[in-house]
Amino acid sequence: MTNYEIYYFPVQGRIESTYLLLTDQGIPFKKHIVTSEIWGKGDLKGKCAFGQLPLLQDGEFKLNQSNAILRFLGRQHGLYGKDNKEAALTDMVNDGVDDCRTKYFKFIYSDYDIGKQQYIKDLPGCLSPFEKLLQKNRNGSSFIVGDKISFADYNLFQLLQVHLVLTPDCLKDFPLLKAYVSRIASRPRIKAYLDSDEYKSRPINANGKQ
Ligand code: 6SG
Repeated sequence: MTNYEIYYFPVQGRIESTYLLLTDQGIPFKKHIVTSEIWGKGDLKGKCAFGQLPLLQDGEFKLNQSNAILRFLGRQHGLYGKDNKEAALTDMVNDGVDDCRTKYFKFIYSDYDIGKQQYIKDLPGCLSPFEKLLQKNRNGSSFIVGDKISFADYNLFQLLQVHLVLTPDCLKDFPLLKAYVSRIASRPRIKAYLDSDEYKSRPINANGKQ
């Protein structure tokens, strides 16, 4: 029996893909929303390996680093491919997602006002590898690796979701990604979650930019 508790700020940030994974898989978890006031007290920060959130706790077990959390849940819940090669490809995709996410955060938190046009111009270069990976896997009719959902799907889906908010036509040249996003968004538990006030009321980023 899992006893997951997740600590993060009142934003989607780096934790939303984990929320999507747990929600879609029907795995219960307690969400601790950490305001800047609580965070500023410093005691929670002191419990985090790198002084940062997210933090996942499972009883006495504590884990930081958003990608380590995704991989841990992937291993624990059969969301890491059917064999070692698929696991390696899942890692490859997730690392690619994280490269894009890091660029996105730099843009949101540092370059939003001056760099928006350039960021949007460069975006197809970030997204086209995922279109090609989909195309090579069952011609995009399934998930990003193999024929079963993995932790990398939740991370890729959430990355695409935030970019659809930033620039709604960002998938106009990527039909497989567009269909992939629709398929995942229509999974019953994800659909219900995306329709919820809890999801809709939380900003994507801490500086209110999106
Ligand atoms: C911020 O850096 O949300 N975690 C963040 N910031 C607070 O003291 N490689 C790892 C990973 O993948 C990176 C973790 C990441 O898990 S993420 C963190 O802990 C610190 O460093 C972006 C995000 N920001 C929301 C926020 C945090 C600090 C400022 C804005 C909430 C609002 C004000 C304070 C707390 Fe706030």
